[in-house]
Amino acid sequence: MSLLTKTYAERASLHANPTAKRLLELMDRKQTNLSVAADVTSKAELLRIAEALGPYICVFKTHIDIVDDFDQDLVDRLVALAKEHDFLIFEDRKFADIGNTVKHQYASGVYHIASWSDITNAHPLPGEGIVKGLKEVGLPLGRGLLLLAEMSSAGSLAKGSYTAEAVRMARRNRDFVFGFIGQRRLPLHGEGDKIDEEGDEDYVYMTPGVGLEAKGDSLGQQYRTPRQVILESGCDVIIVGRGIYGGGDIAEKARTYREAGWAAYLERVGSKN
Ligand code: S5P
Repeated sequence: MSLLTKTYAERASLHANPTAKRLLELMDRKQTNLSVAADVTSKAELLRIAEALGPYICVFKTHIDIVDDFDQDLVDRLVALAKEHDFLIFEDRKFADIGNTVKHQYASGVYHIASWSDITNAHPLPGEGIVKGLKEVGLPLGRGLLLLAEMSSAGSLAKGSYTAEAVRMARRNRDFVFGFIGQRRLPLHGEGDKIDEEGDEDYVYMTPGVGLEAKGDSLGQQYRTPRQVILESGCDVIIVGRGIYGGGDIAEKARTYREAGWAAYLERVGSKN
């Protein structure tokens, strides 16, 4: 059976990484493939969004370094909200340095990302050492990594052979890398790659650049609809930022995106849920 028509729950057992399993199981249980990108600069606002949207999301995505009044209490409260509302935390750190440096950036410094963030992500740009360095820190904690195989912004250089190499890097590190940030489900079999006869080598695709109203912004962001992302491009999680927190009733907006994302998923799997 094609991975595209498997349910999230069916795909959970295909993953060795504990964060991947938890994510797919919770998406199924909560019936949501919505992740909110809370790009706000105050602790109170970040917590307000997490509290209000917790019931509707599978993943709460942060850029913790933009919060002016960051402190350990913010992290403690986010983790408590994640438990209460059953969602995972994804610090969108986009690591991009050599293995030895990212190891410290992930474990130490002001933010101690690995201690509270279930998921983080990295650019494959520096080569496989970046994955190995992050893995040394993250794997013992049961964390999972996404590689940025493509980006949503206009003129992105992450395409062609760069994207294909990102897939190969993930395939060699499946214990830790459980998926991609990308715009579409990617072919696994570049030339010379081992063919996966079982057809059960699964990756989770989390996709930003999602909006029901705007088509983009003035800085190169490009939006597609939940249906385009989940049904037409075969991705798994829609990441929505300003489309939700950019004005109006954020809970109402989150419900709208959640419904659109889930309807597209049900259509894809043939309404087995
Ligand atoms: O290619 C990408 C990758 C990411 S992680 N394009 C993106 O926009 N993102 C992130 O998704 C970006 O950092 C931001 O946090 C979010 C999109 O926010 P929005 O307000 O445009 O929906």
